[in-house]
Amino acid sequence: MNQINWRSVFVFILLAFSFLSCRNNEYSKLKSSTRRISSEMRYLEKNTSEVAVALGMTVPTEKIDTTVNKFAPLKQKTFIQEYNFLYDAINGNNTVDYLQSLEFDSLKMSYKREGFGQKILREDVEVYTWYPYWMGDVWKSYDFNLISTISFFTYKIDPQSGSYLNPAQIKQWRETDLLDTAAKYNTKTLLNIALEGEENQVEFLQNESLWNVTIDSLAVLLKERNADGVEIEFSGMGEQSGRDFMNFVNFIRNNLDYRFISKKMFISVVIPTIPESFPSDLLELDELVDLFIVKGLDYHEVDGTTPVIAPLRNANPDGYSLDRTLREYLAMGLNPEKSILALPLYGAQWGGAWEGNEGYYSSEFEKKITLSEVKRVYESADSSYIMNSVLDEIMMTNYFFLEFPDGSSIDCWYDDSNTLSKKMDLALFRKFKGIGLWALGYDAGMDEIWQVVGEKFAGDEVFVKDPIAEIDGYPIQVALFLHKYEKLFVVTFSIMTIVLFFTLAYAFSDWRFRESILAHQLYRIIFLAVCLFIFLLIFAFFDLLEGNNWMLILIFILGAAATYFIQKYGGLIKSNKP
Ligand SMILES: *[C@@H]1O[C@H](CO)[C@@H](O)[C@H](O)[C@H]1NC(C)=O
Ligand SMILES: *[C@@H]1O[C@H](CO)[C@@H](O)[C@H](O)[C@H]1NC(C)=O
Ligand SMILES: *[C@@H]1O[C@H](CO)[C@@H](O)[C@H](O)[C@H]1NC(C)=O
Ligand SMILES: CC(=O)N[C@H]1CO[C@H](CO)[C@@H](O)[C@@H]1O
Repeated sequence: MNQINWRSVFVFILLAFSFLSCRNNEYSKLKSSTRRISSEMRYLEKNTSEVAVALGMTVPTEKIDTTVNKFAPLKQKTFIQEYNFLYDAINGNNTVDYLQSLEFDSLKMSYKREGFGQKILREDVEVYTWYPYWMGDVWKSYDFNLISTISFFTYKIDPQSGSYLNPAQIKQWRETDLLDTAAKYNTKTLLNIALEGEENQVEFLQNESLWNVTIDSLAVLLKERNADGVEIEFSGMGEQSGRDFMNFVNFIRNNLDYRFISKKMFISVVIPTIPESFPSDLLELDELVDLFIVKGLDYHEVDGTTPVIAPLRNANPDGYSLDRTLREYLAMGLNPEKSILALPLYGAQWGGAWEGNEGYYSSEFEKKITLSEVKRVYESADSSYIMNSVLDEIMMTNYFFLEFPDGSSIDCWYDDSNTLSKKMDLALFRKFKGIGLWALGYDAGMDEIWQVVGEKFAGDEVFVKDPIAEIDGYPIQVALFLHKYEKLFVVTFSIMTIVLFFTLAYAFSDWRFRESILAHQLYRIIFLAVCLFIFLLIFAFFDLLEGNNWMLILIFILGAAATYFIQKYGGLIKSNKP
C-alpha cells in the first residue's frame, strides 16, 4: 500500500510540475489582462465611468498597485512616438510624407491587394470612399469593383472670392489618373467642395454673386475630367446658415442640371455627427441631393464622453454614438435609401499622465492614427513588448492601454475588420444604402476590411442582423463569456486531463485494472489517440494551436508518457501482487 501511494505521489508531482509551468504562464496572462482593465478603469473613472459600469466593472476601490512589472518599457513609448511624423497627414500637416514613409517599410506593408476574388457590388448599394489629395497613388492598390464612388478631397472654397484656395490640389485633380481608372470600372468620381468655419460660411452663403464664381470654376473642373458630380461639405454650420445652405444646394443643383444636359450630375451632401446641429431641412434637401453622407466620425470631439472615433453605442445615455446618430436622423425623416454611413479607417491615440493623488491617468487626445499605422506600431514585430488589445463591446472598438514607468500612459482606440463589420451592419440594418470609408490608403495592408466590404455589399445575397441586438443577445453573451475566459477553460481542461491521467495512473497500480481492458496494447493506443484527438479538437476550437500553446500539448504527451511508464512500472509490481 505504501508503495502505491509513493508511486501516485511521484506521478502527481511530475504532472503537477509540468502543469504548473504552464499554469504560471497562463496565470500571468490572465493577471496582465486584469491589470490592464483595472488601469483602464482608472482612466474611465474620470471621463467615462458609465462605460465601466455598463461593462459590469465596479469602480476599483483597492489601492493602486505600483509594482514595476505592470508597466510597459519606456523603450516601447519611444518606439510608438518615433512614428509621430507618420500621422501628420491626417492631423493637419498636409504633406505627402505620410505616403513616402509607408513606402520605406514596403517589405512588410505591401500595397498589393489580392484575394478579393472577382466580386462586384450589387446594383443598389453604395460603397463610398475618399481620396485625400495627400495620399499619392495609394488608390492604385484598390479594387475599384468594390468602390461605387470616390470623392476627391478637396476644392477649398475661398469665402471671399468663391474660387478655390488650394491651386496645387486643383492641379492634382486636373492631372490624376485616378479619375480615368475609376471611369473604366464605372466608379463615380466626385469633387468635394468644402468650406469650414461658421463665419466663413455666413460670408459665403449670404453673397450669391460668389456662388456664380464657384459654379463657374466647378463646372469647368467637372467637365474637364468628365467627373460625375460634387460632394458638398460645410462642416460646423451655424443655425443662421440653414436657409442659405439650402438655397446654395438648390443653386448648385439647378446649375449642374442646366450646364450638363446630357449627364445627370450627382450631388452628395455631408451631414454632421450630431443631427440636431444640422440647420437645414432634410426633407427639403432630399429633393435636391442624390446622397446623404452621415458623418459617423470624430465622436471623440463631440462631448468628451467617448475616447473613440466611431462608437457603435455610448454607455453614457447622453453621449453620442453611431446608433444614436442614425436613430435621430431617421426620426428627423432622413431617407435611409439615399443615405450612407461614413466610417473611419483611423483611430485615436491619447496620452495620459498619472495623477498620483487622484489615482487615475488624466488623458489627452494626441492624434489620429491610421489603421495601417496602428497595425504597424502596436502590432509590430519590431516591438520590444507584446501588446494585447481589448475589445470594448459597447463602443465596438478595440483599444491598447499602456502604462510606462515614468507615470505616463498611451491608449489607442481603433477599428478592425470585425468592429467595422458590426458598424456596417448597423447601417444595413437601418436600411441605409451603404457605407463610406474615410479614407483610401489609411487601411493599407489590411485586405480583410475589403473582404468584409465584399461580403456585405457584393454578390446577390446579404444577411443582416441588428448588430446591437446581436451583441446584447444571449448566444453572443455566452460566446463572449467563453472567449473572455478561454484561458481559464484551457487551464481547467488541463487540470481535468491531468486528473484523468492521475486517476488512471492510480488505477494501474491495481493489478485487477491492469489485467482488465487497458492492459491490452491496442486499447491503450486507441484510448490515447482518442484523448489526443479530443485535446487537439478543443485547442483548435479555442484557436490555441499556434504560438506558445504547444506547452499544453506537451503536457498531454508527458501525461501519456507517464501513463506508459506507470504501466511498465506496474508490470514490475505485478510480480509483487499479494
Ligand atoms: C507639422 O507638424 C509639426 C508638429 O506636429 C510642426 O512642428 C510643423 O510646424 C508642422 N509643419 C507644417 C508645415 O505645418
Ligand atoms: C459679395 O462678393 C463680391 C465679390 O467678392 C463683393 O464685391 C461684394 O461686396 C460682396 N457683397 C456683399 C454684400 O458682401
Ligand atoms: C449669376 O450669374 C447669372 C448668369 O450666369 C446672372 O444672371 C446672375 O445675375 C448672377 N448672380 C449674381 C448674384 O451675380
Ligand atoms: C481625456 C478627456 O476627455 N479628459 C476630460 C475628462 O473630463 C474632464 C472633466 O470632467 C475634462 O476636463 C477633461 O478634459
